[in-house]
Amino acid sequence: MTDNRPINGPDNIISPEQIIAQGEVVYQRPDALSDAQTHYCPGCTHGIIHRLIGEAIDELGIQGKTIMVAPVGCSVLMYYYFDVDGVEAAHGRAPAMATGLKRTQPDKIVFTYQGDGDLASIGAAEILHAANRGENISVFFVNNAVYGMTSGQMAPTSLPGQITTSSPLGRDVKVHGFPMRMAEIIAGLPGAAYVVRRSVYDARTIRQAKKAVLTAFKTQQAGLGMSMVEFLSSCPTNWHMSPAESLTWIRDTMVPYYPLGDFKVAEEVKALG
Ligand SMILES: Cc1ncc(C[n+]2csc(CCOP(=O)(O)OP(=O)(O)O)c2C)c(N)n1
Ligand code: SF4
Ligand SMILES: [Mg+2]
Repeated sequence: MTDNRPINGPDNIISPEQIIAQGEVVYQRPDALSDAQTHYCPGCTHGIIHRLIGEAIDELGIQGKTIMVAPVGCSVLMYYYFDVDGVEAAHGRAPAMATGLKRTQPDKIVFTYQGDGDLASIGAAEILHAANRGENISVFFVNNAVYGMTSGQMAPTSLPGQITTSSPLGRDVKVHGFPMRMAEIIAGLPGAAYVVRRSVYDARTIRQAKKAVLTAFKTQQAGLGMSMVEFLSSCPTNWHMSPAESLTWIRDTMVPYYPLGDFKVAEEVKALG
C-alpha cells in the first residue's frame, strides 16, 4: 500500500515518492521494523533504540531467526513495531522466557528488551540469575530512571533527590536506598560476556550505541554468554521536560551517576573485532 503521508515539516511537505524521484534514498526504515506508527511520546528515545536494534538485525541478516521478548512497560507494544518473531513476558520475567526459548532453539537469536522497573525492580532476580548462568541471550536494558508507563514512579535507578510521583520530596537514599548501577552489578557475574552502558542523547552516542548492539548480537552468535547493553534513555513526559531538555538531563545529570563505558568485554568478545 502506498503511504502518501507528508514526511517533512509544514514548510516543505513532499511525499516519499517525490523524495525518491529527486534522487538517492538516504534514509529508510529497517526491514526488521514494521510500518506501524509507535505510541511513544514526542522526544522519547525508546524509538531510537528500537531503530538501532532493527538496523543491527538487518545488517547481520538475522531477521528470519530472531525472537524478541517484549517487557511490561512503555515498550509493551514493541511486538507491533518489530517485524521479527516475538513473545510478551510477564513483568520482569523476560530473561526467564528468553532462557527457555534459547535453550530449546539454540539456532535462534533471542533478545530481551527491558525497562529499569522491569529489569532492576520486579525482575531483578531473573536478570541476575540468567547472567550468572551465562545464558546465551542479548539483553537491551532501557534505563530512564522512572516507571514510565505507570506515570513516573520512582524506579531502582531514580537518582538521589529525583522527584517522581512516588517520591514527591525527592529520592532520599536513607529511606529509599541508592540507585542501582545494573551494568556494573551484572558485569561482576561470571556468565556475563559483554556488558556496556551507552546512551542516545546525540549523534555520537547513538553511533556508539549502535556498535554495542551489533557486538551484543555477535557475542550471542559466537555462543559466548550473556550480552547486555544498558541505554540511558529519556522520558520527557514523566520528567516534565521538553524533548531537548531531557536529552541534556541525560548528559548532565544521568551520565555523572551512570558513566558510559564498557564494564565487561570478555577476551573472546574482543577477538570478534
Ligand atoms: C506484576 C505487575 N506488577 C506491576 C505492574 C504495573 N507496571 C506496569 S509497567 C510498570 C513499570 C514499567 O517501568 P519500566 O520497566 O522502567 O519501563 P518504562 O515504562 O519506563 O519504559 C509497572 C510497575 C504490572 N503490569 N505487573
Ligand atoms: S511515558 Fe516516558 S518512557 Fe513512556 S513513551 Fe512517554 S516519554 Fe517514553
Ligand atoms: Mg523506566
